[in-house]
Amino acid sequence: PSVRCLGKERTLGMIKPDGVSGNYTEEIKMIIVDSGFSIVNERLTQLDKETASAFYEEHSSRSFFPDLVSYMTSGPVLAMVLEKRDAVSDWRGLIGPTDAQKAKISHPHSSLSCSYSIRALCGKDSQRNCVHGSDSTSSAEREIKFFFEDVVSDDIASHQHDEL
Ligand code: RTP
Ligand code: MG
Repeated sequence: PSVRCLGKERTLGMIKPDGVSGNYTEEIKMIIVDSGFSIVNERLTQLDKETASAFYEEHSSRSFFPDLVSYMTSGPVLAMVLEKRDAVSDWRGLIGPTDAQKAKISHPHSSLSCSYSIRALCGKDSQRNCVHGSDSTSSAEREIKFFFEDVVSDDIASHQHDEL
C-alpha cells in the first residue's frame, strides 16, 4: 500500500438546502459516523448568490449554472469537514451518482461496499441531490478553506444572535 493510504484524509461534505429543509441532517450524520468518518468541524450557513457562484465556479459556463445557484441559495446548508482514511473517494462513493434517480436504480458499488447511497435516500433528481462531496484532494483542500478559513458569509447562529 502507498504511504498516502496509511494516513487520514479530509474532505468537504455538505448537506444541501433540500437535505437540511427535508430534515435529513441527523440521519445523514448517523450514516457518516457509521461509515467510519469523523465529523471534525461543521458549519450551518446560508449561502448568498456570490458565495454559491464562487463555490461552484468550475461550472459557471454550464447551462444549469443559474439553476444551481438558485438551488444552493434556497436555504441553509450544513458544511462538514469529514475525516478518515481515503475520505475523498469514500465520501464520493457513499453519496452516490450526481443524478439521484440513477442512485435509486443502480445501487452504486462504493469502496465501502454500501448497497445504498445518501443520494438514493434523500435526493430527487440530477440537480436536487441532497449532498455534496469534494471530487479530489485538491478540491477538498480548496473547499475546506472556503467554508472554514475564508469568511464566506455569517453563520446562521450569528445572524440569529444579531437579530436578538
Ligand atoms: P457536487 O459537486 O455537488 O458534489 O456534485 P457532483 O460532483 O456529483 O456533480 P457536478 O457535476 O459537480 O455538478 C454540481 C451540481 O450541479 C447540479 N447539476 N445540475 N441540471 C443538471 O443537469 C445538473 N447537473 C449538475 C447538481 O446539484 C450537482 O450536484
Ligand atoms: Mg462536483
